[in-house]
Amino acid sequence: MRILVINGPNLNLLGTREPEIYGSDTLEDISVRCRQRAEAHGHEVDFKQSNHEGVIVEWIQQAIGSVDAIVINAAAYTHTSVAIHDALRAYEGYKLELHISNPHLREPFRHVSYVSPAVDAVVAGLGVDAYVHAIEAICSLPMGE
Ligand code: CA2
Repeated sequence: MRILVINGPNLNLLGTREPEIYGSDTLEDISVRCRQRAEAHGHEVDFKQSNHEGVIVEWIQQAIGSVDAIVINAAAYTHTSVAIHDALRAYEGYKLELHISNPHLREPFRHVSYVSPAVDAVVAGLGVDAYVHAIEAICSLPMGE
């Protein structure tokens, strides 16, 4: 099984700023943990980050027919992007929305997600461990066994 993990804008700064919200692990640390966990189940993780909405849309389109599951932390685009919503709707595989923090405990503008109505599952508020939990959950789905 191929799992694509997509990270949106500013997540490349993880581990360098705002550790009280996002923890001290870098995105590279998280990607290593995700890859190791997937490989333990015989699966493969492609872990990506972009600050550009159109790039993320293209990654989702390229995943159609070639990737079994997408984990997406669209970061700020979660709250603004109809384009990412539409691309996710077009992708027929399993989709999981992930947030490190719980956006519902934060500013009101973070309470709306354009991603949530287009995915199968949402994980929020578990910190960066959520990435590994998401990989584990996907590997435990019937299609991952
Ligand atoms: O909690 C999450 O994972 C978020 O998707 C993170 C986004 C935020 O806009 C969402 O509302 C919730 C922000 C990601 C920015 O990441 C940074 C990491 C370190 C330092 C600064 C920003």
